[in-house]
Amino acid sequence: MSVKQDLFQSPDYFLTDDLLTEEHKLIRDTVRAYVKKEISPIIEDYAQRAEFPVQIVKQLGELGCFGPTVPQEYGGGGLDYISYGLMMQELERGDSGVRSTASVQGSLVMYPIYAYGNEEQRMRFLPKLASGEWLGCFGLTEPDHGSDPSSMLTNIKDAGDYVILNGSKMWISNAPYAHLAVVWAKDEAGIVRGVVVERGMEGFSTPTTHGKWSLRASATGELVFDNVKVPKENILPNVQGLKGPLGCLTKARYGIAWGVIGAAMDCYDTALRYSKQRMQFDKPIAGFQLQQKKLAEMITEITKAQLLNWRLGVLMNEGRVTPQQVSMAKRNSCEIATNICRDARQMLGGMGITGEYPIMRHMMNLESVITYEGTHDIHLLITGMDVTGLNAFK
Ligand code: TGC
Ligand code: FAD
Repeated sequence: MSVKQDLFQSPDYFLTDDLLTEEHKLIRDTVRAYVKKEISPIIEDYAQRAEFPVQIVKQLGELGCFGPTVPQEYGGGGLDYISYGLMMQELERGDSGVRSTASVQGSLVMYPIYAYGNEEQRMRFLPKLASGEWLGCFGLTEPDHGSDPSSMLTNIKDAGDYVILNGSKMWISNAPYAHLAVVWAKDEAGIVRGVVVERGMEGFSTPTTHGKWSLRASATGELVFDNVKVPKENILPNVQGLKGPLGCLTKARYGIAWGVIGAAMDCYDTALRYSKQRMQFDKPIAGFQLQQKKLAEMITEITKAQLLNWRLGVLMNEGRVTPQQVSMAKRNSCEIATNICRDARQMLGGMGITGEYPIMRHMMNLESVITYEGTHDIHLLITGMDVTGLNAFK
């Protein structure tokens, strides 16, 4: 058994398939088949080389994984949020970096252009982003301002027909390959504004971040703005303040809540199959109580998270979800997925640390996922504030 022969069988202990429509299942199965065919055979090698498989951008566009909830008139899929969640689950089952590419493009680049942009901006950018002709990135985090984006220093100054953009962003997924960046910067009144910065604008560069032990198959970089002249028609007119970027993060965090359960399912499935085949002391290790405890706890947590995600999707579809509910789900999913990967790795013994199996790669990836889109601590504090009414951030 090796990751290059993808034998994945999806665990569904509480028959959650019954909660899905035929369309949901078709979408899920289509993305699953894509991952088996195009991602699993290659992803380990790309991760080992720390290289972004750039061909997936076109493939994900063709598959409809970019902006699935954006209306079809702009090139999106016009689908519901459960479809979106299932796509993210299946992509992250392949690799968190692949899901990251899709999350950023759909939730952090297309969503703000759709929700905060004008009609001209929507028509100019969205169809090319949806098809994968263009790749986008999202610049919020700065070298000195991560969890607290309200203190950002990146700024725009009015200069007639355009604004002058200065500052820098750090840890930006997709940046080295991006055709455009949705960047959050303060105007002269200190109000956060969204601007679309296009590759080729003078003074704009995207140096690659090297040396990551996590998300190695995802391209990460900086965004550097040195007196970049950005035409005023590239400013997103319909939002002001931090609620602009945070509104995008609610969509992306929702996708992560589903996505990391895909990684957890892959680790559980791998550990289950391996432990039934691996003989020690003349019996399969799956027959030992200590290994069964791990498997039983993994499937219990996966099942609880599948149900939580489905319910979250229903609330998203009905427009009743709160950002705090999304935070709880993102945090819970990341925590259990991280624990499951760790236990699964131990169940494979020495083989667990090799690239023959996907577990170590998932485990390392999840160290980024538990940190980005709001750290584990930040999501806990969001829940804490929601239930107590008291702010423990500051
Ligand atoms: P605060 O005063 O609480 O909020 C400012 C305004 O924003 C509103 N708001 C939200 N709106 C929509 N969705 C949310 N999730 C929202 N959270 C807050 C809020 O109502 C307020 O609106 P208004 O109208 O009153 O102005 O802001 P704060 O400065 O106290 O910060 C709160 C805090 C710490 C929770 C927030 O800043 C935070 O979430 N920090 C974490 C930063 C973060 O998540 N960064 C992610 C960077 S992007 C990324 O990691 C992409 S990785 C992608 C990938 O590869 O997949
Ligand atoms: P810090 O904010 O410095 O936090 C350090 C530690 O302090 C954490 O443990 C944190 O929980 C804790 N802490 C902070 N504040 C508090 C508090 N009030 N109370 C208690 N503890 C606290 N950003 C983007 O804008 N776009 C992207 O595409 C993007 N992609 C990323 C890709 C990768 C691979 C990574 C690793 C990050 C990416 N990020 C991106 C950045 C990411 O969102 C930030 O790393 C994250 O928000 C945390 O910020 P920080 O790293 O500056 O940590």
